[in-house]
Amino acid sequence: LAIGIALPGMLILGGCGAAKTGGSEKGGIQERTIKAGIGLNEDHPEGQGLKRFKELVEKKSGGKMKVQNFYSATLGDDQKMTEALQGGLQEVTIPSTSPLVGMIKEYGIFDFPFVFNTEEEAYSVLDGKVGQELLKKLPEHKLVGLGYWENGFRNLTNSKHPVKTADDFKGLKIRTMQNEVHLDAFKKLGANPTPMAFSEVFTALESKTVDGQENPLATIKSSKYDEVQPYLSMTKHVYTPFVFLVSKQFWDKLSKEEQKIMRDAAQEAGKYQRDLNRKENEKALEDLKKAGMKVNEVSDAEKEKMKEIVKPVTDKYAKKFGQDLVDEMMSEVEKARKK
Ligand code: 2Q2
Repeated sequence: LAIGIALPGMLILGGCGAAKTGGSEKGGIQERTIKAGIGLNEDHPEGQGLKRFKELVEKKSGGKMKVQNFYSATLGDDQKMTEALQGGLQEVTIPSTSPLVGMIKEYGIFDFPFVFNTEEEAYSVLDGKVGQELLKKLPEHKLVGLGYWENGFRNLTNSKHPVKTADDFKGLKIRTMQNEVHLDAFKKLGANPTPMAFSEVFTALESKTVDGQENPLATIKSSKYDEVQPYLSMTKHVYTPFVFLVSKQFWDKLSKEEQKIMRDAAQEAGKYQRDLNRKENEKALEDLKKAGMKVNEVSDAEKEKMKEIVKPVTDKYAKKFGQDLVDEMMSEVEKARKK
């Protein structure tokens, strides 16, 4: 209950509700501090996208809503930061969807190999009905999703030998994200997968605890994996989205105006981040070759073979995540292909 000094002409608002500051029933912009943490470095397109988000929120709110950015997993790994949002200890994080599958199983459909051929196909699913449906599952987990940014197409690196065929995965100790689809798919290919938080990957590669890992080119470059991984194989086996998450505890305190500022900034920064990510992926490939990585392509025939080998895995998870959701994703992809 706010006890104010009654000044001439001042309307005294009784009851604690009217004295509450912020809250979605009121308009206006309050002083806010938004702690935003990611696992990637500031120089990665995701870090640049988060800087753009900060600029936009501070500009649109006249400096009242301040964003504090934390990079390189200084606030913890994806799962830890997501839990911090659920507990109201952090306001924003932007993880891959893959480590969230333990909490929101349907996100696992984006871990099916070889679903998308292009980023545009991925955008049509993420920004269309399927992606938006999945955002609606977040509030029951104390999270709000404001859209999808781009991690991108994942390629395999390792320290043993080039991977040119489905057979070449056999026996490779590969670090995967903490995600059951990735684990099962790499086991099916005859590899020996180990789930691990992103922040531990470089050390595991350097100490040869694992032979390899898989990530988009921009991540391979910004995480300096070329220093410990001689071979890069352009498998492009999965497209991973980032999902822009906000703590629901925090979100529910915001006015409609403040929520709009955050939503618009996340969308606008997301467009910028997707474009930057694609440019950086091209540049990263040249830089990684210059750094001495031996790069090999993988033929479509071999990719088809890999897809066949892991089909029992994707069939099993399609049933678990919802066949109709998977069918909807595939028809969205077909539609995008016809454009
Ligand atoms: O392989 C990984 O874990 C990465 O693709 C990460 O998901 C991504 O870099 C970020 O979510 C790390 O915070």
